[in-house]
Amino acid sequence: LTLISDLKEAIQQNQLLLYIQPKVDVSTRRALGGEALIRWVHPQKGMIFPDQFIPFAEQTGIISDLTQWMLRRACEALADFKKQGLHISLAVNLSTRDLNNMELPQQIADLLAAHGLTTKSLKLEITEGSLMQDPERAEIVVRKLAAMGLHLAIDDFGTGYSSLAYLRQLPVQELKIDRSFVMFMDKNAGDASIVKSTIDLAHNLGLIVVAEGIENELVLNQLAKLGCNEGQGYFIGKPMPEKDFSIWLERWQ
Ligand code: G
Ligand code: G
Ligand code: MN
Ligand code: NA
Repeated sequence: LTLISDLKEAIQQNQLLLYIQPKVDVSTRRALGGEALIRWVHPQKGMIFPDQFIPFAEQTGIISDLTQWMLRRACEALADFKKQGLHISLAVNLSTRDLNNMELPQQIADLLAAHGLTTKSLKLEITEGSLMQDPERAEIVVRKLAAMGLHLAIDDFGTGYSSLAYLRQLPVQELKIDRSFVMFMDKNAGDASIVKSTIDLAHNLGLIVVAEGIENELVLNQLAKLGCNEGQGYFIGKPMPEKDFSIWLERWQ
């Protein structure tokens, strides 16, 4: 397989794109920002989605370069938005290796400073799985990031195996409910009660709750009734290039 050299080339030759999926306040529907998602436009194969190369990048260690690329692009976009007077945040996904990289907090501090940004504008999403690989090491990195004032979210919540006891002691501010529980909650009572319980649990722990996979207005209204704080999904907006996201921001509401 040539994917490794292809990926290295992808970084050098600007084949990677920043896509942004909008995130809104569930009760007011106000736009809050978005999640940064990577896309790879391969010269022969066309658009490649992260599911097809992130796991591989993780195995080979190239993920560190991809994360650096993404953090830089997200900071550039945030600096652009700030120039336009838009005070919104972007969330970047971290993977297992990133959470074992003791240099990451300093690298992020340098990037924020270089782009004139405060830690308030950048959020970081971590999965239960990425924490559990080497929990002690990950916890050190997570604590450093939190001490810098960065907002941390547990992504895909409900699909992993981490214990609540472990999550409870981590300095995270947000739980993102996995879209598999949200997508059909208007039709499936079991899903709806999982979502309700997760929202209550998160609030009891003092956490903000974000629902992913909102595909219709019924689900958005249901989530508002349950007190869910924030949401994202195809009903609100699909992942889109930065320019389209600016247009989305103008048109939303
Ligand atoms: O963009 P899409 O909806 O296809 O994303 C699929 C998965 O890939 C999601 O789980 C998302 O968290 C992950 N992903 C997307 N962009 C990045 C990235 O820049 N870094 C990491 N580590 N994961 C990403
Ligand atoms: O980080 P995470 O795994 O949550 O990445 C979000 C992924 O979910 C992206 O691949 C994105 O394309 C996908 N996604 C976002 N919103 C929706 C939605 O409303 N429905 C479905 N089916 N997928 C979604
Ligand atoms: Mn995510
Ligand atoms: Na998710």
